[in-house]
Amino acid sequence: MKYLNKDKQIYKILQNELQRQKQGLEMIASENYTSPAVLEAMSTVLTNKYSEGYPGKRYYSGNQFIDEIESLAIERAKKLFGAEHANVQPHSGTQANMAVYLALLNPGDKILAMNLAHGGHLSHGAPVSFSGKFYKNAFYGVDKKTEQLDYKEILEIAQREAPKIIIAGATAYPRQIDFKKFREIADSVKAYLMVDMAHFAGLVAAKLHPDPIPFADVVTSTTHKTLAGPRGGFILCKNFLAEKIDKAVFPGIQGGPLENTIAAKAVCFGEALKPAFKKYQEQVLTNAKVLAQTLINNGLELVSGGTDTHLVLLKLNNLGIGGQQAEEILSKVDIYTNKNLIPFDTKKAFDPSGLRLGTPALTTRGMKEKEMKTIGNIIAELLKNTKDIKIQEKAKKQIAILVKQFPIYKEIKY
Ligand code: DSN
Repeated sequence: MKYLNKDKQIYKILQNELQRQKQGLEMIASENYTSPAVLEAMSTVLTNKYSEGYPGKRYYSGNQFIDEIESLAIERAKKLFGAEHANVQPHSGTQANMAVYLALLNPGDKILAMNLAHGGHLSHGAPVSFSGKFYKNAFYGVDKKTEQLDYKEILEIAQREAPKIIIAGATAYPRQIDFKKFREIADSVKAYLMVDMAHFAGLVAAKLHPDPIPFADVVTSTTHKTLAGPRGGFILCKNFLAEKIDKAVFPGIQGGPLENTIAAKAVCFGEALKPAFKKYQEQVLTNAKVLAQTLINNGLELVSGGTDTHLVLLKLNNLGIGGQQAEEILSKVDIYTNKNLIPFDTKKAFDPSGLRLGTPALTTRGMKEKEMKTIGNIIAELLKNTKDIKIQEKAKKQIAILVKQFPIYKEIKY
C-alpha cells in the first residue's frame, strides 16, 4: 500500500483488521472472503464515475466503458442464474428488497414473510424497518415440533391475510425451501412471489439448492455471502417486470451506482460460472453437515435437528447460557459467530437463545471434514464449560495452529 500507508491511522486499523481476519475462524454464516480479484476490482478508478441510468441510457457523458462493465455484470448474472433480467445496481440486499416493494406495492399493501424470530429478515416487514412502517405485514413461521416450514399453514395464513406479495427466503433457516409450493400458495391468493436468496445464492448458482428462478416473479440477493463476492445486492426478474424494477432502483431509491462494486460483482459472477465454484459449494454443504453432526454428537441441540444448507442454528437453552455469552466466549478465542433468535424464543434479540454458525468462509480457506470435526468439538467444549479458562486457553492455541495451516490473502501485504 504505497499511498494508504501515509494515512497512519486508517492504515494501522486496516492492518489490524487483516490480521483479525487471518487469525480468526470466520463462522458468521453471512460472511465470506472474496477473491483477490474481487478486492482489486473494488479499488479501481471506476469509483470516480457518475453513471446514473443504465447501459446505453445515462445521465452523464463518458460512460462508454462503464456501460461495458455493467453490461458484463448483467449478462453474467443472467447466465449464472438463468434469469430473464438482472439489475446489478442495488447497494445491498435491503436496497434490492426496497426496490422490489417500490416497484410492486403501494404504501399500505401487505407483505407476508417469514417471522424474524423464525429466521426471516428485518427488511421483510419487521416493524422496526421501513418495510414494516410503509407496508402492512403478516408473518409465517416454522412448525413448533419440526422447526421446519409448514406449507399448509403458510397457505392458511396467506388466505386469511390476502397479501400483495409473499416473500420466501430467510437468514437463519437451516433447511431448503420449496419454491414450487410457495408459487402455488402465491397463485392461490393472487400475490406476487419474491424470493430473497441472499443466504443461499451460491448454492443456487451451483445447483445444490432448489432454484427459485422458475417460480418467483422477482428474486433478490446479495453478492457477499455464499456467492463470495463484494458487499452488494442484485435483483433478477421476469422480463415483464424489468422496466418497473429498473425504475424502482434508479431513480426510485438510489442515485449513482457504485461501478467499482459492479465490476467486482461481474468478477464474482465470472468466478461462480467456473467448475471450481460447484466443488466449493459442495464442500460448504458437506462441511455444514459434518459440523452439525459433531455438535449433535457432543450433546448439543440444533434447530430442526440439522441442516441441508450452509448454516446451523444452535439452541443454547439446555446449556444455561444465552447467545450473547456464547458469542463472547467464542470470539475471545478467535471464533466469530453471531447470536441469533430461535423459533419461539422467549428471550430478546440482544441476548437470544441461539447461536448461528456457517461454513462458507471456513470452506473458502480450504477447510474440510476433518477441520469441521475439530472445530465442532472445540465449540462444544467451550460452550459446555463457559467458566473454564484453561479450556479457553487451549482452544485459542488450537485455533492459532489451525488458521496457519489454512492461510488467507497470502499475497496481500498491508
Ligand atoms: N445481516 C445478514 C445476515 O447476517 O444474515 C442478512 O442481511
